[in-house]
Amino acid sequence: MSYEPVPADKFSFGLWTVGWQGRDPFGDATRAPLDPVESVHRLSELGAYGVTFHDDDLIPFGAPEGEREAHVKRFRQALDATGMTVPMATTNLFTHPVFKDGAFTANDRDVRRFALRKTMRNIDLAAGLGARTYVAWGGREGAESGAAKDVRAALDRMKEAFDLLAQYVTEQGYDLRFALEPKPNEPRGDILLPTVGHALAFIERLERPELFGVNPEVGHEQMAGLNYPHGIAQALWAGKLFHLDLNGQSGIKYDQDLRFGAGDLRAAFWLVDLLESSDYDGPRHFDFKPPRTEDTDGVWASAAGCMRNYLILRERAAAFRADPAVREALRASRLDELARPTLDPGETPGALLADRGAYEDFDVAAAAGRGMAFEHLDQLAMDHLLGV
Ligand SMILES: [Mn+2]
Repeated sequence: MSYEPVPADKFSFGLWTVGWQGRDPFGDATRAPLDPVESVHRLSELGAYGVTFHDDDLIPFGAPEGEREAHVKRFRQALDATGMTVPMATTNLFTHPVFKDGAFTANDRDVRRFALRKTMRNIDLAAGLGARTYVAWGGREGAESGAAKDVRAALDRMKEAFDLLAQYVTEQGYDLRFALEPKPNEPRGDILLPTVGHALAFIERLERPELFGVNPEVGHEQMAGLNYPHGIAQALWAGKLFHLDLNGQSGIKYDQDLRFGAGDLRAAFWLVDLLESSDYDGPRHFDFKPPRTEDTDGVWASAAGCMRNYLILRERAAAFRADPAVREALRASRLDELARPTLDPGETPGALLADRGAYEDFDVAAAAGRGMAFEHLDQLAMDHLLGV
């Protein structure tokens, strides 16, 4: 195996990932700005098929109309020259100080109206560039103290915003769906819709829930101590996995945005195993940050590593599933039995009550004594992951 990515692998990168200059809360930028046009060319050469962007990644905040058109024109030319696509776009509603108390849920009404206009403007651009998914990460939608945010009122405003945006997309006839991106904290002390589960529940309260899914990020779920593959599995189960952000995270700490495969490698293995056996056919999108220790060569090495690790894990997961010893171990652990409904077709509560084998004659001690054989199964997975 060469692990050389090709466009059919559907790898995509945010312009803000390779373009991150390494500015963090404690230190200045360590790298020069990167021209989005160069990023498109370099990512294409590395084997990616798509790029994604926040409005401000492409067009500096507040740029006059003429300047805006020039930025978009250069970007379009780079896409045309390389055949790269724009599968997703999103809005920066967190960098400018005007968004210090949030955007769609800012206490200031005029800030909320400005945020909606900024988003609608970039939705027009995204649709024009062929994007099918519009991500919404509410990084500043939250609070550091209790009375500062009436959470129920803020959720009303959040719903109002997404209902309006869904109405706009529908009226414009855009083939565009929204993917909400949960995160528990950072930059706010606590952020609204902190996990995949919160976002899935919120979506069902919207006027057009069919236009909304989730965009779960590896590190964001792991920052909350959660099992990312489990969150992805529930999103798939709900038909709501519209997009995802792949990166690496080592436990409950600040948002590390390591390259995919760095961080929790076992979770990465189970994620790829899950994704590749699912009907998800969207982008494998990387939202990572090349560490600020890296120069520009290190940036491209980091980006290439994201894709290489995905391809290695894809190969290892396929080998795991194809191994006859694994199939036998799965049977021994009775995964086939889990897939079988607990009740017979048409079985009623009364019929279950009448089944003495289910209760009165059930051998509880024998059932309690049965081993599940999970350790053998998991060791087979470890052997495949480690290439043994
Ligand atoms: Mn992150």
